[in-house]
Amino acid sequence: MKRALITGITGQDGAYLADFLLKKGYRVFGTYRRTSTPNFWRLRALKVLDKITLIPADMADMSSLLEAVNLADPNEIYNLAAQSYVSASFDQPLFTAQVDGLGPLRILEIIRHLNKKIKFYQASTSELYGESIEDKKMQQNENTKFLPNSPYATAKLYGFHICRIYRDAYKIFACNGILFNHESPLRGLEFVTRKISNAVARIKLGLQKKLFLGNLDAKRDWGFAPDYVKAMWLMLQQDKPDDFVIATNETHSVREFVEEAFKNVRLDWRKYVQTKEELIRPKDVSILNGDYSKAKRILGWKPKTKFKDLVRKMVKSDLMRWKKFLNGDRFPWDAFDYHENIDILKRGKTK
Ligand code: NAP
Ligand code: F7E
Repeated sequence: MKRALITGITGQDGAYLADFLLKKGYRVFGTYRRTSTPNFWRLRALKVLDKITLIPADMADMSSLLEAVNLADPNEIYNLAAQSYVSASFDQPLFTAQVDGLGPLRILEIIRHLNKKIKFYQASTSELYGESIEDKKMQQNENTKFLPNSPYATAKLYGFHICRIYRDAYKIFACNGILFNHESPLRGLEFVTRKISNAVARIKLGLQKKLFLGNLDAKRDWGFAPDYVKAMWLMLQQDKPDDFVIATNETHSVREFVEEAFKNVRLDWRKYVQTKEELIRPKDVSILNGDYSKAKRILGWKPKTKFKDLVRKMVKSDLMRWKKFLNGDRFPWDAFDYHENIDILKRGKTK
C-alpha cells in the first residue's frame, strides 16, 4: 500500500486529494494546524475524516514537519499547505513568506536528509505570472516569464525555484504544479467565486440584500478542483519529475462569473451587486489564461468541467446548504466540529 502525506489536508485541495488517493488505495496522512475551533468540515463533507491519519504540524515549525514525515513514512508528499489568500498576503507579507516560501524548503530539506526517494509535489500557482504578458490575448505556459504581483506570488516564486533546484542539485523527484484558479463547493468563502455563489444563494432565499465586490474586470482561468487534484497525482506517477501548467485554456471576468451565477437563480445581477473601493487590492493581476498542452501531451490530463458547469455546481450547492439551514439543519458550512473518533498521531507515538 502506497503512503501519501498531504500538508494542508483541511483545505479545499487537501480534502479532494485525500478522497482521490484513498480511492486509489493509498494510506493517507495529513497535517493540520491546531486551532481553537477545529476545521475538518471539508473532510467531513467528503466523508474521509475517519479514513485518514491526522498529524499536527505547522509549515513554519521545522520540528513538527520532521515528525510528520517521520511518522507518515510516505512514498509521496503533496505540499498544499499555504497562506493561500492573495489579499491577505498584503496584510501579512512576512508570515506568507515564511509559510509559502520557506515551507517547501523545510520539506525538501527533510527529504534530502531523511529519504531522497520520497516524491514531492509543490503547489505552485498561476499567480507567478502576475502581469508578465503584454499581449492580453496570449496564453501562459511553462515557458512564460514570471513577474509576480503580490507578496503571495513572490513567496510562491521562491517555492517554485527551490523545488526546481533541489530536483536538479540533489536528484529529488520534485514537481511544480502551476495550477490556475480552481474552485468548488468546498472553496473558502473569501475567494471571489464562492463569495459570489454563497451570496447568490442567500439573496435568492431572502437572507441577504447586496453583494459587495472589488475589481469586476479581473479575468481568471477557472477550473474545478477535483479535476485538478488528479493532475497533481499524475505528475508524481511519471518516469521523470517536471513542472506542468494545469488550466482550462479559457478565461472569464469576475463580471461574467457574477452574471452566470445570478442567471442560475433567474435574477438580474445589476440589482444586487455593488463595487467597493476597499475590496480592490493594492495590486491585482488583470488576466490569467493558461495553456495546458504540455500536461495533455505528457500526463494525458485535460479538464472535464466547463465554466458554466462549475458556476452551476457552486450555486446549486450553496442553495442546498442554505435551504437546509432554513429547514433547521446544521449551520451551512458545518463550522462546529469535534475531535471525536479521529485518528490523530500524537507526538512520540510509533508508526
Ligand atoms: P486552502 O483551502 O486555503 O487550504 C490551505 C491549507 O493550508 C489549509 O489546510 C490550511 O490550514 C493550511 N495552512 C495554512 N497555513 C498553514 C501553516 N502555517 N501550517 C500548516 N498548514 C497551513 O487552499 P487550496 O485552495 O486548497 O490550495 C492548496 C494549495 O494550492 C495552496 O498552497 C495554494 O496556495 C495553492 N494554489 C491554489 C490554487 C487555487 O485556485 N485553489 C491555485 C494555485 C495554487 P487551515 O485549514 O488550518 O487554515
Ligand atoms: O480573486 C477579484 C480579485 O481571491 C480573483 C488563490 O487560490 O488563485 C487564487 O487567487 C479575482 C481577483 O483569487 C473580489 O481582485 C473582485 O482579481 O478569488 P480570488 P486569486 O487572487 O486569483 C490563485 C491561482 C492562487 O494561487 C491563490 O491561492 O477576483 N475580486 N472582487 C475579488 N476577490 C475576492 N477574493 N473578493 C472580492 O470581493
